[in-house]
Amino acid sequence: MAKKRTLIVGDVHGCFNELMELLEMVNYSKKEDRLIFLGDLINKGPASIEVLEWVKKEGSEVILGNHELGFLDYLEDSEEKKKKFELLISQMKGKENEWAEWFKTFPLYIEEEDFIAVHGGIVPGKKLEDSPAELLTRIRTWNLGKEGLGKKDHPGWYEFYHDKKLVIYGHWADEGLNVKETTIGIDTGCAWGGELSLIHLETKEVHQVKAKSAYYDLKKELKGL
Ligand SMILES: [Mn+2]
Repeated sequence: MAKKRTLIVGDVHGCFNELMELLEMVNYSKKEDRLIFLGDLINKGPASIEVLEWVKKEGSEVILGNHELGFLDYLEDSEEKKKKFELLISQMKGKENEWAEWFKTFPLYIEEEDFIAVHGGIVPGKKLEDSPAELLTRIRTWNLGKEGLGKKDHPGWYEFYHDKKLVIYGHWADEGLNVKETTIGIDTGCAWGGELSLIHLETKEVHQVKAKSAYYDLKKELKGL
């Protein structure tokens, strides 16, 4: 039987309590709802492992976020991004390779007849299937035709997106809930003390719960920690 609702959740970043509250708020049911996560389940918030364990057990769909991709890179070359993953590695208690094997199964995007879900966004001028993981998971602004990610004052990737198919994305907590005609950003910065957001795809209703605390310090983010 087809599921009644498609529920898409923004960047959870270890905010387990807020996730449970949000799913309760919308009366989520595994049997009746298709549940998709936009990636970045881990880091910043307090309870990455609880989030991972719950999502894995539930069998929900997860799109690869830049934090999961970074974690896989970290396991390849542990010196480079050590600070970013130190806490997570200690929380994983020796099971980092098991989690990595699961992360490797996450798609870079989900594309269906009526929507695309992706962590960062659509890379201008590239077909989805030809877009590099690095950009699909990290894009916010676009550097006007030059390859690579834009800087803060460049326009958002969605300014260059002219297709009719709706794109649901995360990753851009600074902009918060960002509803445009064919793009909707739902990373509302829960780990920084904002909200955790979910969109009901069929009705476009957005549901949110407020973070119980600001778990993450913006200054640390700016220092690249
Ligand atoms: Mn992200």
